[in-house]
Amino acid sequence: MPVSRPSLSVHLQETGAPDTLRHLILEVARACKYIHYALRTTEAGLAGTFNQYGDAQVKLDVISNDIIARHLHESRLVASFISEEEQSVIELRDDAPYSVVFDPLDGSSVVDTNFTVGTIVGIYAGKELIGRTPREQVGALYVLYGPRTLLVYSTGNGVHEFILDEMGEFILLHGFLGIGDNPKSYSVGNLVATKENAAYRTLVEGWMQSGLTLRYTGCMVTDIHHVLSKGNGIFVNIGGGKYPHGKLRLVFECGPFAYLVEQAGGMASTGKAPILDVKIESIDQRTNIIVGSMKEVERVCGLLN
Ligand code: AFP
Repeated sequence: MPVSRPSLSVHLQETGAPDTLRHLILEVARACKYIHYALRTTEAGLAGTFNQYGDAQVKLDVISNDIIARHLHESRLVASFISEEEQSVIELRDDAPYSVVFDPLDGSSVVDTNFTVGTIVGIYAGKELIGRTPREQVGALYVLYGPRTLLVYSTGNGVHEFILDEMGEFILLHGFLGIGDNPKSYSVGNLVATKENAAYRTLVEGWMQSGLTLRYTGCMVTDIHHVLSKGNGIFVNIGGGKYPHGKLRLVFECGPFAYLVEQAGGMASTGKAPILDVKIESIDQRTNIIVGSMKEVERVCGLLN
C-alpha cells in the first residue's frame, strides 16, 4: 500500500504553526503555483521584449512579484511587505498580524537559460520591518522551480521539504532536513572579489586543492538548496568589485536563508556576526554571507578576518 504523505496544510497543523501563520504560508504556496505555471508558459527570451503586435512582454520577475503581492493582499493577514522588486515598504492593513519580505524570482538573470530559479520569503510578526533583525522571523520558506518544484519551510520547528504533485498539492518529501559539519561541496559567488581580496583568493584556492566538489549555478536558492538537500556543503558570496559590501541582500535573501539553515543545524555569518543578528537599516542593505556546514563556516570566517 502506498504510504500517504501529509500535505503542506496538514503538516503545518502537525508542527503546531498558529492558524494565521498556516493560512499565510498556504497563500504564499498558492502564489508560487502560479509562478510555477508562468515559468512554464512564458516563452524563454521573450519576457522583457515586445511581441509581434508591439505589446510589451512583462518580465518574469515582475509577473512573479505581482502574483505574490496580489495573494498577500487577498490574504488580509499582511500589514506590510517588502519585495526585491519594489522601491519601498508597501503598507496593506494596520490590524493584520504579519509582515512579509520576499524575492519573487531569485536568479532572474539565468531564467532564460532554463537554469533553476526560486522564490524566497521571510515572515515577521507585526507591521514594522526596519529596525528588526532576521532572528525575529516567525517563519521562512523558499520554492525552487526545477525539474521538480519544491517548497522548503520552517516555522521554528525544523526544516521540511515538499514536492508539488500533479494535482497541484505540496506533499511532504523529507521532514527535518539537517546540515552536518563536514562539507563535500563548495559554492562561491562574486569571484571577481578574489582580485582585490587575497584572503578570499586563498580560501578558493584551498577548496580547489581540497577534494571538495564545486557546485555553483548563480541562483542562491538552487545553490543553498543543494546544501540542505545533501545535508552538507558551504555557500559564500563575498563583497568586492561592483559590490564592495556584498552582493546579496540581507532582507530578502540572506535573512530567510540564515533562518532556515540555522533551523537545520547549520550556520550563517557575515564573516563577523550571525546574519540573524544584523539590524535591518534599509530595504536594499547588502551583506557578505558565509552559510552551510557549521565548522566550515567558522573556519572560513577565521580565514577571511
Ligand atoms: P539575480 O536575481 O539578479 O539573477 O541575482 C541572483 C543572485 O542574487 C543570487 O541568486 C546568486 O547567488 C548571485 O546573484 C550570483 O552572483 P554572482 O554574480 O556573484 O555569481
